[in-house]
Amino acid sequence: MTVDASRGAEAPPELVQLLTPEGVRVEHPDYDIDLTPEEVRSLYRDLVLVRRIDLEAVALQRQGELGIWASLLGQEAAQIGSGRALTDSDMAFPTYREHGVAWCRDVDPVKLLGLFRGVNHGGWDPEEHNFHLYTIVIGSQTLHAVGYAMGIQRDDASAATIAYFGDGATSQGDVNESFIWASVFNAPIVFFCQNNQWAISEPLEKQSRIPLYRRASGFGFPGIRVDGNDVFACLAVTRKALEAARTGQGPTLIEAFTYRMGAHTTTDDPTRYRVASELEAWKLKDPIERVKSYLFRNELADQGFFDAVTAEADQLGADLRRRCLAMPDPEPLDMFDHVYREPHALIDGERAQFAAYLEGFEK
Ligand SMILES: Cc1ncc(C[n+]2csc(CCOP(=O)(O)OP(=O)(O)O)c2C)c(N)n1
Ligand SMILES: [Mg+2]
Repeated sequence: MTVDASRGAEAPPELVQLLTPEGVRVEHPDYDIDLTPEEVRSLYRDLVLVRRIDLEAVALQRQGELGIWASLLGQEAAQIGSGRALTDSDMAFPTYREHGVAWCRDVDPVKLLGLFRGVNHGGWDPEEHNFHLYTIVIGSQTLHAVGYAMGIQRDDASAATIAYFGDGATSQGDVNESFIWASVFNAPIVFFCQNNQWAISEPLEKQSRIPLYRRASGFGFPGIRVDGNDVFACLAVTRKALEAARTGQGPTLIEAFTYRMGAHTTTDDPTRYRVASELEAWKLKDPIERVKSYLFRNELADQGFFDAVTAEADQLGADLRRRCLAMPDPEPLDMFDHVYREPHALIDGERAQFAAYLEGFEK
């Protein structure tokens, strides 16, 4: 048996960063990005608005209006940076937490709430937005995404696919199988892993002994770690990886190193398994504050701009709340309608059984 002498004594992995937590712009030889002041203000607005959507959703769940909610708090930059890197013809496959990416794909946020309120099964048309339905089964969307990417390849289309998943998902067979298929077929796909350091109560060290981005080399494609709280870096790195995919250079694994600042979902209590100081340390790396500091520091925005974004966020939150409460309960039997495209004997049987059950209640 040979023993790897370097085990446990490796240099810390390089992190692509273009904006420090203090809001100072730094250069990277391979990942430069030239953003106009208007584009930076627009990214700031996106970050603030998706955080507001998330905050409103958490409040709605707490008031019993949603069954559950998976918060994106802390992951805004990873989602907006990668989401804004997509072109209209690219296709995204999300998990259940990609509300910021949904925003970039012009999915009405009230449709996201519908799913968590239990009044629809997704509510948006994936083809209209090039944004697939949310996937709860951990990692399974990576296989769907690779299949889609291979379709793009066979159509000879100039587009790429992006598959989102978490750190915990990297332990799933589906994700590893999708890496193999993507690699062997040189599929036009970007694997975007938001390493928020937790899979419910399981810490990252229970998933891997090496940094996640390095897994890619074993499958035969490049992997890169980016500061997931840096929207500039996430945008630059994802843009480059998507372009590589579109031009026949195959897959890339991006590990966006970030932190889940909230609970796993509203059913979870993270104070039972992680220490408060960890959260406090990550608050100093907040993805929104650093863009705000950058805008202030460089006099690219004045107080009037920040006040206007806050006012827009308040209005968005209030509007979302009003439209969420107005969503009607669906007819119970409607849930059988969209399971398969064609009629299916098993579904017909289940519908009949459930209809008989409903008949048993007094009207
Ligand atoms: C196949 C499968 N196994 C288990 C679960 C239960 N489950 C839901 S979320 C989760 C953790 C996922 O962690 P990670 O991939 O890091 O994503 P995050 O929630 O942190 O964004 C688990 C185990 C599931 N939904 N699907
Ligand atoms: Mg995670």
